Amino acid sequence: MSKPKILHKIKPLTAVFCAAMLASCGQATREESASSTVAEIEIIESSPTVAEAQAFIAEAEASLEIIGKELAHVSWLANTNISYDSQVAEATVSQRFTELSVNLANEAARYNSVALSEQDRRKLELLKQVLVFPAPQDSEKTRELAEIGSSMNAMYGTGRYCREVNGQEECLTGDQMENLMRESRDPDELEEIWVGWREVSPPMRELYQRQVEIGNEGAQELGYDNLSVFWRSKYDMDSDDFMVDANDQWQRVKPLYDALHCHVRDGLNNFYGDDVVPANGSIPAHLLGNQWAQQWTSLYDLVKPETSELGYDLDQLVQGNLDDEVEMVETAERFFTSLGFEPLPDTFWDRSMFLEPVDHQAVCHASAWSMDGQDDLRIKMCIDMNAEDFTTVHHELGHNFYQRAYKEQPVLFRESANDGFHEATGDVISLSVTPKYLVDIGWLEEEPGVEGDLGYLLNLALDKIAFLPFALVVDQWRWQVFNGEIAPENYNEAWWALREEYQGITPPVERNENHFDPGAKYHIPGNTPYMRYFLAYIQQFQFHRALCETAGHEGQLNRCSIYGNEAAGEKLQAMLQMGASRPWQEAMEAITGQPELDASAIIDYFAPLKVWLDGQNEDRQCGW
Ligand code: X8Z
Ligand code: ZN
Repeated sequence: MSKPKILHKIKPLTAVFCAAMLASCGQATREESASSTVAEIEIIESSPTVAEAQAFIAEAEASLEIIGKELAHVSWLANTNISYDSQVAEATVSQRFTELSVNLANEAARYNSVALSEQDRRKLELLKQVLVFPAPQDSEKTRELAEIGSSMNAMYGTGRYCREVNGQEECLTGDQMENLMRESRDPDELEEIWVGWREVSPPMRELYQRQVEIGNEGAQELGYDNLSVFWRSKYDMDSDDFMVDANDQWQRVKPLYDALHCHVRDGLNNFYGDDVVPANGSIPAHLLGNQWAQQWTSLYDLVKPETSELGYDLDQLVQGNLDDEVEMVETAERFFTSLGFEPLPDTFWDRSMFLEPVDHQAVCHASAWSMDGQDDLRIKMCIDMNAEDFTTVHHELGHNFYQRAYKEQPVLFRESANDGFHEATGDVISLSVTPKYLVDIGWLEEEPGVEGDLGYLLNLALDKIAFLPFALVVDQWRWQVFNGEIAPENYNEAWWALREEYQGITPPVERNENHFDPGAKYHIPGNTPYMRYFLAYIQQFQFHRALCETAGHEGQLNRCSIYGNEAAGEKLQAMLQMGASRPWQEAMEAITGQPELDASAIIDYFAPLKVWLDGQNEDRQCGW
């Protein structure tokens, strides 16, 4: 008999007995495993066969699909109709889903030494990564984790700020506060709304801390040092190399961000004066036209080039050309169908949530859903009739068209190549919402001349370039919280240190550890990893460049729209259909011809703007 093989450091005995009983397996501990009887050791020795591994994978996929659907439906209810009961229902199914996924991830290790096909091996790897927050194999802690997740999400969705206006109490929703942050130019009001919204998050602080403790235990049971390593291990490369690569790309774009920061600070300083915005140093976070200072497009009027006008106002075009929110979604859908994608199913229109409900509460933060891994696709949004939401609708539909493109893949491959790909898809379409496109759909009579290009680039940079360091901050903070570098007593201080370091922004009023400002950003209570957006913002320019080449575009890429180009559509579709079946580098290659994340595309796109910004900044003292 050959020597007993240690198959995996976690619960080999449990794994053996569980293979046939998936969800209902017992909870043997390491100590129990170590003191197994001879007969049991012989069971461990007999390495599972390829057929057993395949049966395990098939059963795992089948059971994940069933409970995944259940979870989708209760989560939909919990997000579109927040109530005590919808939270309980969601937490209950979420607990079961986590238990199943954790058991499967542990059992998968049993097949580590079986000679499997590349695809089956990949499925076993993906099985470990189904969850965002794994729990340890302890049903009490799993329940606690599920309840924390549901309740933080509900706290965020029900957050209100109430104030007195003309002797009357007025309560604002998060969505309404976002609109005020975009539209108001009154620094006192902006500060009030900025501070007011952040009352939503202090009650989350302890819950968050506990969630991290449990999640770390879960990650460790799966063989990862902590949640930080776990989150960074989802990219078909070493988790530290991933961090290094992302940071390298950032260093390449940073000079452009620094130039934009310098120019925007100058514009704000001219508008608000030295007392509100000093000419040097960090920019007060409440004045950037966005609740989180993450995208600054609404400041365009304050910083636009004198010599170059956009020639049109997308907010006005949206309001002037669209009757209602449904028509906005139909317009975005038409872009996809112009590329050869099938129209969305009727159920999409019947079951989506397009408007903020008036008689109950919902989580307004936009999201896209595949309920059944097939055709029950939906978006959930509180659409406002403006340019920002026009862009977001394209973003959300990108998720839905991706989900439908990979529906023929096996369950474990029904995902994007990596999470950045999912976020980039709709954005690539938005990059084609150019003046030429607006002429094509009859919203503009003629394209503005080249003199409008600079304004177009600046407007887009206020979204795409301003965003990158914010995206880094969110997950730099979480990674350091997960690995213990940031202790709970420093949560808020560390958050603002990173905001200052990366973004050059500062809070308008003193903050301390009674606050929990990270929790006032949806993705922290919602537990959505954020590096995906950093990746997406870099790679969407790679995709745009490649698809424009396929479409035969020549000249500046800000002038390219792939609207109506079926060759570009086919190329995009072919990549989307791959789902997660291959490492993301291959999906990248399928669309761009090379396998890497590459900031050269975004840098080249904005190169003329960089020249202009450098000229503007010549006599200014930049930096913070
Ligand atoms: O959360 C989103 C989407 C849903 S996946 C609306 N985004 C990030 C955010 O709002 O913070 C898109 C851009 C970044
Ligand atoms: Zn998204």
